[in-house]
Amino acid sequence: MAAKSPVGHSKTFDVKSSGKANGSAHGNGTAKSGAAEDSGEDSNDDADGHVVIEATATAVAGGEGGSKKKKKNKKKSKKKKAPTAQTDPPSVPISKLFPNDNYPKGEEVEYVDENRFRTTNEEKRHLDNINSDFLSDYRQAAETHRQVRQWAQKNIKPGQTLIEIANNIEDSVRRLVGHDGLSEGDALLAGMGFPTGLNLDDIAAHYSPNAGDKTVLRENNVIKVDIGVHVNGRIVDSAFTMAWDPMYDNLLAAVKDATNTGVREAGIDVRLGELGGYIQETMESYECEINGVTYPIKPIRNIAGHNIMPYSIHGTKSVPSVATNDVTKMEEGDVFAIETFGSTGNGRCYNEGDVSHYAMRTDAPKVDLRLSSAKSLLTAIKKNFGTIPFCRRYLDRIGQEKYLLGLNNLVKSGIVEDYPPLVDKKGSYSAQFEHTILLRPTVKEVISRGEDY
Ligand SMILES: [Co+2]
Repeated sequence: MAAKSPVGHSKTFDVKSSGKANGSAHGNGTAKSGAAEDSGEDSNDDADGHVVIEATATAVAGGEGGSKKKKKNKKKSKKKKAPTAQTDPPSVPISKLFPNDNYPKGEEVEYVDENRFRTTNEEKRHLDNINSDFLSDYRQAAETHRQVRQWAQKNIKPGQTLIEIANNIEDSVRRLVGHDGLSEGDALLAGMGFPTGLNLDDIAAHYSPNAGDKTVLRENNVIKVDIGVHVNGRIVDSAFTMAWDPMYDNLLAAVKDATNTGVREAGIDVRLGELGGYIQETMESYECEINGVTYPIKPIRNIAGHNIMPYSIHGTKSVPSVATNDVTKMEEGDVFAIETFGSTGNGRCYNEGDVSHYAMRTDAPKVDLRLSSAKSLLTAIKKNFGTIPFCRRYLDRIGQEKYLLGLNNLVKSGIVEDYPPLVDKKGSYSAQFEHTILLRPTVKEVISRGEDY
């Protein structure tokens, strides 16, 4: 989920467009999936575990997976074995696939230069070791993110509605963290870290379908899929872009490269404005030809990456995607969402369209609410989401009704913040890639890194 950043004080970064025009990445359509793939056609060999799993899969799919070959496996499972593979769609909790909180690590990148000492420093190692709960919560959320998104990359297809896509992703996340979020307080334990962003074409961020949304994904769309998963308030924020027409390949390649530049150059003591310069330089080295017109790829300068706090998606630091004079440093222990947006439009977004995303402010003022519907809604928000961002569909599914007046009242009172869709020039196209990184005392961990991106 993106942070809106103030515009105006950014310096121009003097980079020549070098037209790195033949990037190859059309990465998402062909993304490799890890565990999720194993539960399909090849499960005859270790039948015991898989019989159980297949049954679960069928139940979850509810007939939708009809195109899939069904095996007639008459062997019954004699004892319950721990499942070793994910189902399709995903339904096996990550805690069952990785017992004893032994979740896979993200990509660990050693610090360099004056921070090289951290790799072996005893004190830093100690600091790292006392953080084991933080790490296992983060890794569980990240593995959930990878498995769900890799399934989504294989299954999102033109012709589907955005509602269908969002529900499939969110139901999967909730199953994998083992919390459906329906009973009071359950969504605070683990679940969605923010509303699933499904942003088409010139919409860069913060679009999630509300009830009744009829939007259908088309073959010629560029869709940014922004998914948040949290475990005990540790939010993994990571996004990718999909397109079916290869004419968008360079747009996607530019943004993937720019985000990876940000991830690579990030580290303890790095100044945020300087980091923005590296991102900008990478992004602006690309161009993309769409329907016979060549566009320079511009970073969207008023949307930024951000640090992440427990139960709060936007901290106080922001990671620009252009050079700025912000001399704030990244620090030990910080968690950052490194996200960049590249656009064929103006490289600047404005608010447009129906709001879906909301979050209670961490610094919410104490206001004497007059409206009873606002009062009761606020109670429900506190109990179910706290300061974690939510959307209207999340209110619907916990049984809230006719809440719009109350919700708008909470926004006006400054208790809840709304996040309207962020849109660039009409008819433009934008792409987004995003990773969450942990600046651990000893090492940088790109917690959301996967084989897909
Ligand atoms: Co974000």
